Amino acid sequence: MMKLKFVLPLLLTLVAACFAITRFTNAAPAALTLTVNTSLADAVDINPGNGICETAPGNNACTLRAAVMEANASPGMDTIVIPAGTYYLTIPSTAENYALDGDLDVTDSVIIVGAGAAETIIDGNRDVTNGRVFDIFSGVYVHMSHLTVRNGIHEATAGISGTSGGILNRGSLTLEYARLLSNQEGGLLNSGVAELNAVTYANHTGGFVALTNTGGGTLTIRNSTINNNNSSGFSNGGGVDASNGTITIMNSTIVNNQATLHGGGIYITQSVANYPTAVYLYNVTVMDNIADSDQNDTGVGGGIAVSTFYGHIPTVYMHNSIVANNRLRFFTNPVNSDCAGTITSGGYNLVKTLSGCDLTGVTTGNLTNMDPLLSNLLDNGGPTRTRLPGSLSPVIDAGNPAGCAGDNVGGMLTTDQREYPRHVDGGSGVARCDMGAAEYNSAPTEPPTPTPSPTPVPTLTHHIFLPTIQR
Ligand SMILES: [Ca+2]
Ligand SMILES: [Ca+2]
Ligand SMILES: [Ca+2]
Ligand SMILES: [Ca+2]
Repeated sequence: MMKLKFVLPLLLTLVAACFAITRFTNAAPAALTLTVNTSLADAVDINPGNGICETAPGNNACTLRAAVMEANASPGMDTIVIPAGTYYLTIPSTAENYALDGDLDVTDSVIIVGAGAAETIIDGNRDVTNGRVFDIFSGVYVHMSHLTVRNGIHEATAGISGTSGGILNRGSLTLEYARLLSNQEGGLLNSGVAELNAVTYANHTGGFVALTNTGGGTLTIRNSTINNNNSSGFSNGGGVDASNGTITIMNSTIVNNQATLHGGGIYITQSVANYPTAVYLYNVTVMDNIADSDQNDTGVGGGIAVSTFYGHIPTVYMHNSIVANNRLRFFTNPVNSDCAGTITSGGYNLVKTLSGCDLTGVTTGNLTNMDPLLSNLLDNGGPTRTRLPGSLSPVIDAGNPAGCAGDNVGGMLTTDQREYPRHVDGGSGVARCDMGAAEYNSAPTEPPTPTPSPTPVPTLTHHIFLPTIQR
């Protein structure tokens, strides 16, 4: 069972890698497959670049750190395989950049694949290391999947504003079937290109806990859940911080996050002229987030806050989405607050409380002043937890009758967050998609039979996702 669980993710990842290699390298040098074989110690590679991952000559002990060092030093896109287990980083950080201590610096493109999101745990062990977990350098492509990154702490990095104790991405990152958990000052800071699919981002603490896109970065989030991230200090953004870059979120759930200042679920602003901020939400569920969680009467937008504080106006577009039961504060003077600032509606959104919010654009199909009647955050099937509509929910079959769009150029979401089919008849007699991340009355389809040698698909970019969008 363990073996099968392990082989499938590896297979999928290697297929993705084939495409990645064709795009990123013309003549790929012989790539290494480095299998980590010990979780007992955190030690450096004794001779990086000799093609062998080991911590002493001939000892055949391949630690995660040694594997990263060897992959960095060996030209070409190597693969690091991490079996089930918990891998603690233990070497205190000196903020160097060669993966010798503290965080694992990734300076060459690489595939990193674990045995499952809950099976392979990489623990930053911040009380000992005082360091982050991964630092992905500019110009580097990383495909990381089937693992958890947890318990790191932000390290100050030159040229980087924003924080993350889990992963700092300045290159190009694809993160799939993975969890970012309990990192201090957040789990992911992206200033490059990042694509998240089936990721759980949860339980982050400290200041600036949000999943952050900044510095002109491009971030795409699909089929993911962002929950229970609680900021302290003076922090905007509990779940997602969209500053100076583009974020597209599809089929995702943002719930139970807290910001001490603005934007309990999502905080959106643009602080510099040269990096426009744009946020696009398609079938996103934003519920039970809290702004002004320190209850000092400073903080707006319990669900979504759009700020023009710096004089720039961000683009914010929302379609087929749910924003409900978000609040300011919880004990002292609690107020229902789903959004603050201006959001352009594409129609077919449920926004329970419109007070404080300017919903412009297409208002056709929008619902207000009603509860979406969703389940709590549960395992409703699929790789992440979701909030599923109950049988009496007003969001059932209330999405756009023309279909659940996944972009602005005609692409459609064919599945929901659980990877179950979209556009299912939920009782209206019409096969119409629901608002929000999870589709009522849908069931998993048979998994496709894996083909041993897949035919390359034309017009592919550097990543492969399961086919949730069809043009
Ligand atoms: Ca070596
Ligand atoms: Ca390499
Ligand atoms: Ca380091
Ligand atoms: Ca439906």
